[in-house]
Amino acid sequence: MADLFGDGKPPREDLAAGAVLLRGRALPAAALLEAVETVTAAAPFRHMVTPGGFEMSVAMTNCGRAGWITDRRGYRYGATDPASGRPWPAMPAAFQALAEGAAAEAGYPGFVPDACLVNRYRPGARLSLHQDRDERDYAQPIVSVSLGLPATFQFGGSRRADSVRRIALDHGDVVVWGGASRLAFHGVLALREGTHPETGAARINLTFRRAL
Ligand code: MD3
Ligand code: FE
Repeated sequence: MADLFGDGKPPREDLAAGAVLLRGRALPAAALLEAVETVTAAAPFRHMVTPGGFEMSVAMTNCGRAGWITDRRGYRYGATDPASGRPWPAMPAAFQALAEGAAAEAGYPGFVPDACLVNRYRPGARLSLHQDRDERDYAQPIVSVSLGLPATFQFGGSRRADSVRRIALDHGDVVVWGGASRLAFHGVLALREGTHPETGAARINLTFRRAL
């Protein structure tokens, strides 16, 4: 059997209970990257501040009915961009279709995201180990889409001290995190230097959530 995918990696891999990696599921990525441009034209990337007072190395923005923010007061979802006072840009149709299709393929039919956090990593940017627990219903999965430069993602168990596993996430990879993996600790190691033909010196990650 020819390796139709071209890189020897299976297109679908169960990473852990409830977590499914769909390699290349977001390809071709041109329409998604166009939509990222549309979103960031209305709500530019910014480096938010944690409640502890540290500026995040990852630059973020949002689209959809709700957007995730952090500032000195804490983490939360809100309907408006604090930088502009306006609602977050609408979720592009190409985003919605990819998130719903990937979730259904992974075993979560009926997932309808109302929030998309858009993360931009430049070389050196990292995301330390955390859980995503600001959403209302943990029965809803999170769908993550990796674009541009490759990253080393780490994920562990539901306790911070649990051992972590590292996986390489490449341009076009989609991971659906649900079930027992929904509250897994996870993070991203410092992005290595490089340039990608479609994103330049950056990795873009989309995380689709049902926040409200
Ligand atoms: C596992 N983003 O935005 S995506 C985040 O690559 C975040 O930018 C990372 O963690 C990034 O919160 C990782 C993969 C991911 C996202 C959410 C998860 C993995 C997850 C939620 C639960 C378990
Ligand atoms: Fe996260």
